Amino acid sequence: MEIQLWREILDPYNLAVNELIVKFNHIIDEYKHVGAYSPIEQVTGRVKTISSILEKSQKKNFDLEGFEEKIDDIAGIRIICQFVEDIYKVVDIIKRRSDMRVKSEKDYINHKKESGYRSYHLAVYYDVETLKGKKELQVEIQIRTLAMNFWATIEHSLQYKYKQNMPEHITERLSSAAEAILILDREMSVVRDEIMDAQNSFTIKANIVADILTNIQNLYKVANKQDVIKIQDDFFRIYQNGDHEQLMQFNKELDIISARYRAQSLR
Ligand code: 0O2
Repeated sequence: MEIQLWREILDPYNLAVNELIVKFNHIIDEYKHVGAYSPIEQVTGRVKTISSILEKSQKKNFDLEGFEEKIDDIAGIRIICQFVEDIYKVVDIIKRRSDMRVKSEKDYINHKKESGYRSYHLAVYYDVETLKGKKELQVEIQIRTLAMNFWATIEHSLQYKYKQNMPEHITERLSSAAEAILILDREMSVVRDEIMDAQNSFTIKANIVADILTNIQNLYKVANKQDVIKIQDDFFRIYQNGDHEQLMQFNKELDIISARYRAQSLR
């Protein structure tokens, strides 16, 4: 196969990965904008390298003709969550979307692999638009916790280093590390509500502060400068007190003042 052809085949997969990263990041933003906890923590993606495609065709013993049908994960998206519960929430979100159709799923969380690997895999169909028209592609979405990702990343590197000859003592270490990760995820799930509360109030506070500062900036353009400086000083004082309720009240009052100035400027 010519190098030019590789690029032609893989380009749409690059587009799919880029689009999906934008879409999943947008989900994070949507949650943040309403001050809610996002089940998605991070999103990454990659298109399989040519060398990795060659390696897989060798390993699985198939020829390269029509390799797109034979390799499920030419396009790969990885979604990282904080808690195991979030993984299933993300799976639901994906299943409800109209721009992805689930082809198959593998639950390596309830059924971990012999290696100790845990993750939730979805193979989805996703359409991209190219100069030649619509193309339906397969994308593999791996969903896992931060802890599972830590383990899988290390194990993947060791697999790469040792190929089929991983020393026994390292396999044992990895296996006990996988157990520790399982316990860590369980422990974290127990305190999930507390952590989510703390993160929610952090996001809400950040949103209020951003609103207040936008209001102050806008007022500075139209109101008496001394008055606005006084408003800003009041804001710093309330902010230092660290009282959420007071901050929200201050923001409401500022909204009213801003609305009054807007109405005046329309007269
Ligand atoms: P890479 O380098 O990540 O792309 P298949 O996809 O058919 O070869 P299988 O087992 O039927 O293999 O599919 P599965 O289980 O869904 O695995 C697909 C991907 O999951 C792998 O892709 C890995 O990324 C990941 N994975 C599966 N098992 C393990 C494991 O034991 N350890 C780690 N670290 N990752 C795993 P590739 O193509 O193998 O690798």
